[in-house]
Amino acid sequence: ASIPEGQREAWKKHSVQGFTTKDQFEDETVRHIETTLARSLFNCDELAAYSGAALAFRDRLIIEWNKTQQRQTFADQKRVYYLSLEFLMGRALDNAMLNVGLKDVARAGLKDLGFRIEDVISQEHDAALGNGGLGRLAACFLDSMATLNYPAWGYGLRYRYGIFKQEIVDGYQVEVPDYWLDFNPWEFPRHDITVDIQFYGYVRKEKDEDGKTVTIWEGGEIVDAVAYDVPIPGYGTATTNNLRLWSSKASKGEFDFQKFNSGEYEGSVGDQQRAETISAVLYPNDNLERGKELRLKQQYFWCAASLFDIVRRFKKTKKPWSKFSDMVAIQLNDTHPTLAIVEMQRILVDIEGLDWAEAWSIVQGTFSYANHTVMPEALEKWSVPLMQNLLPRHLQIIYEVNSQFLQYVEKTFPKDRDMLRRVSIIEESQPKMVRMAYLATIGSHKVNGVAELHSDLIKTTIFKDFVTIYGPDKFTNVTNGITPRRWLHQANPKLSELIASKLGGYDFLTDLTKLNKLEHFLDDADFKKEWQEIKYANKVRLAQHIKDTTGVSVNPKALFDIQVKRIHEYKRQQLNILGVIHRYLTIKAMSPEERKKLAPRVSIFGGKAAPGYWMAKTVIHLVCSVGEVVNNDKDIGDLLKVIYIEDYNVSKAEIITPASDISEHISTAGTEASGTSNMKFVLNGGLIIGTCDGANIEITREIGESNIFLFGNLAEDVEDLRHAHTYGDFQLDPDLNKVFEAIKSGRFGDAGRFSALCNSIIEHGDYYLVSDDFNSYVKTHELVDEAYKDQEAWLEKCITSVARMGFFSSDRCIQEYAEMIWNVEPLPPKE
Ligand code: T68
Repeated sequence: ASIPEGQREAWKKHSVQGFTTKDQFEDETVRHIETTLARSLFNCDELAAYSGAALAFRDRLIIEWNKTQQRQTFADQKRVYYLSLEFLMGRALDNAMLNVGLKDVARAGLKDLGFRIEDVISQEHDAALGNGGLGRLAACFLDSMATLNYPAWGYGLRYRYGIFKQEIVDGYQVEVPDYWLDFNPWEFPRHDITVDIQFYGYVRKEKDEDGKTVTIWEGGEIVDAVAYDVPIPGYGTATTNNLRLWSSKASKGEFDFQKFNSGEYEGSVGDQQRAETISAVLYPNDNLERGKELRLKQQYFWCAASLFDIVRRFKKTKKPWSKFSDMVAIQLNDTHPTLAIVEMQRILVDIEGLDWAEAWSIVQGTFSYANHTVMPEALEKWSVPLMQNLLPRHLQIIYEVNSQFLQYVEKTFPKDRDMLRRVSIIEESQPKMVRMAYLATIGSHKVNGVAELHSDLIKTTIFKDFVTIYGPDKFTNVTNGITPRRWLHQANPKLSELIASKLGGYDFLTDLTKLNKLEHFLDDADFKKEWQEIKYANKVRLAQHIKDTTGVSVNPKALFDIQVKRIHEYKRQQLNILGVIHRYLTIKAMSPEERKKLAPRVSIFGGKAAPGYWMAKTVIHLVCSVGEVVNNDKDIGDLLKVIYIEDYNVSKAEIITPASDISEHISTAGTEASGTSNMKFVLNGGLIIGTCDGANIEITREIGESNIFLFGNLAEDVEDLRHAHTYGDFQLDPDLNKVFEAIKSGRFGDAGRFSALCNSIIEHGDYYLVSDDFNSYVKTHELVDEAYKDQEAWLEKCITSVARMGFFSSDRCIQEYAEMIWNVEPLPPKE
């Protein structure tokens, strides 16, 4: 529906221009406050100021969004689609201001209007459509793809409730729903872009006019997918990409008007609500799959809507199907979108009439899959009966894919009969299960892990047989990264400014390897002093947040030791808190002289436990209970404080990350695929204590062994150690035993509450090897204490580390995906 030539001049004349000056920003902000929001200068609080400023920036973004989409449509080149069930975006206003380069303009404008920019920014509700690392990775990737001018869209679900809000009540986690859509200026509903999604029903075959057998899936229930678009501005570029989120709604065709008209009003509204349930809530488990039908419905709903959209866009180019994978790359963020592979095959064969083999080779050429875990409980499997009922045609296609794959394997490896059972997409259990990681691997041209160790591990464990079948080249590594825009420039503006003053500008934000020049300033006393003052100011800011939210005063001169991430046994917050108890007992036994030599510490924890994860909730309770005792022990004073920061999320991470002296990344070796907060802390001038796991290994390689505190057993030894536990060939660490004795004595409250936690280590095999690593962990913390006493040397370690972190930009990571996996080129804006 384009405007005829004759009228286009008028359009061009009236076409909206984005503001660039302070005056224009104020015009736009006040106009939105007075008209869009119907408020006035007599009725304008910080929330209204935020809303007005956000709407002003949104207008600007959408102007560039429109131009970018025009450009991408006309450019005859490949696009990439990033499918992720999670996008953990955090706040958008600060990011938009910085990316379009108008934060100073906004600061001055808001000041004129009577507001402090920080107060305005902090009004925004986080967009928290994710659990943890996997969802935040997707958000960093969107930022990098736009910044590097890739024609790239994200596709996800528009959950009405994001990850729950965590409250700590009497030392226990309580979950509160996160209703975040009250006012969301960052999304554009596209009611004209609606896709019918089918569930259930049956499959039949019939002959078409040419006598060809066609498969028809019908008789099911239809739900509408409605598109909501979120603009993604690149940093320092006009490119503004799109994140399209789908929301579920009762289909107009389906909605039971019969019932409605015959007076069964409640019944018909009930149907409506059932449809809306699909996109209602984000599942709050990280690294765990529970096989719930609604989750499978979410997955198919989102995959089918996205595929329909992608295919529709391709068909507009009028190119033949053989060109599809030259124009489209689809990246799967873990196995959650694997049904997209099956849906694509269904579209090509059942709807477009391609023959099976041709269709399948298009599918394989299009898709690639990133794996984020090797832990068995996190690998997705769906029950065959469940899938048969919900998606009967898709199950048939999966069986056909499997049958052809197994025939090939049988022919190629006739001697290994057991291989067929091992690699089959269908696990012959009771009930049978569909192994999604295998399906994703078979349907993709590339599979990658997210850090070197992890990518090696997947080749020797879960995908070992697939390496034999396809050869090693199908499997590759792309080490994760983080966006320096949010995680340095936005979270730590003063440090970013100091770095820019030394490097002669902000180029390092788009080429992070430029940080290496910082090593030239290691003898610059003024620079080092400023660096230290910035760290101190960041610690003061966090101390204030802790005071405001917990009531506990912490000394910002103390060593801040931070572990913030989802609570999980494999991440071993239990090791940390048991180490803290050991420290407490040690201090209690010290003479006043010995105490004088000790660096005061603040042990800071934060993170959410999945609501059904009992052990994780117990860990939170133990941390809070220890805090209660230690923080109120007058004899200890500033020497030790233990803090639990409630409701850890992206915007809290922006305050916490710049304030660490040391942070903890202490997973059992071989369990944390990569980790990304490790990168964030080091980039902000904090050191880390960590195991030889995930990206810690590559961080060590980049920054140097003397700048990191590594401890604990290696991944290659984990199996033997576990074996020793199982066969009783194991002695509990004696220091750890003393810690358990203290807990059992009731020193931290009712010991019964912690018995399952203690016994998982003492009696039940210590699966995560807490006892095996305890001594090494405690000793390494002693080294941290020692090192911290030499502030000069410590500072040098910090600056050197930051200088060497260039590799961990998500820009590097996206370039690797683009070149090695997607085969897409950037499309920079003209000018
Ligand atoms: C994380 N995975 C990895 N999963 O644990 C982390 N899982 O090592 C890695 O750095 C990060 O991914 C990025 O690659 C997750 O965060 C989940 O959140 C998740 C969600 C649903 C189901 C399973």
